[in-house]
Amino acid sequence: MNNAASMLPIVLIGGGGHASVLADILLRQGREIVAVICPDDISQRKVFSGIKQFLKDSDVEQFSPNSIRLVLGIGAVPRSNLREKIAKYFIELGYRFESVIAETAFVSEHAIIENGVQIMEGAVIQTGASIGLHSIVNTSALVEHDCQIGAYNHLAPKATLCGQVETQHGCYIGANATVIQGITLGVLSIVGAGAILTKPLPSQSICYPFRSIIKPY
Ligand code: JB3
Repeated sequence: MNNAASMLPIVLIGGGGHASVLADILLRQGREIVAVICPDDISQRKVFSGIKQFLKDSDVEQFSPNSIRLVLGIGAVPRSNLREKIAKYFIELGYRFESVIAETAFVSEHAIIENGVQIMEGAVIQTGASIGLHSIVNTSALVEHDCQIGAYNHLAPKATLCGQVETQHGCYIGANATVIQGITLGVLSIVGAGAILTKPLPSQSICYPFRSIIKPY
């Protein structure tokens, strides 16, 4: 992250909750955000104050691809491909996305972080792990040694992946969910918040969290 290109001004795509957290991290790191591109009103979010807003994605063309870097502020919710669709739109126009790594995150020198990955406050990526294109490792999520995380995954806050977990494209692992070691998750699979996954999860399937049954005794 220390080369000249990585210090280019940033255009942030999206202006909702996820974008606001990214803006907060970037501004604390001394990065200049020259514009937010978002079709909706962003004035309620103080972190964007003073930053120019554009409403249409095509407005990016006011900036040449070599003069800026993009940060993808569109988050990820289960069964939505908006994040991927928007990323591909800008990539096809020739723009490049940056990864964002919060100062309080720990990322092993022996981990592989692909382009556009976002590692939020307090997250941990241990040695031998790899994080695929445009995936989000959200606040305080834990990716243990040798996990292989596919592209466009979202590991929600405090998700825990024990060692050697492998996820394919577009997986969603909910807040506080745990995946035990060595488990494989198929394409677009979902682990519900708080669930404990102990078996392989097939593509396009969901692991629901165990719900306590409470009875009088
Ligand atoms: O789990 C956590 C901690 N955060 C979630 C995050 C990862 O994903 C969060 O709870 C949300 O579930 C989701 O956050 P996100 O994507 O920021 O959601 P929302 O607050 O609804 O903001 C979506 C933003 O995308 C809004 O500002 C929309 O206006 C904007 N948007 C929608 N379509 C678009 C487009 N922006 C652009 N540039 N282009 C579009 O086509």
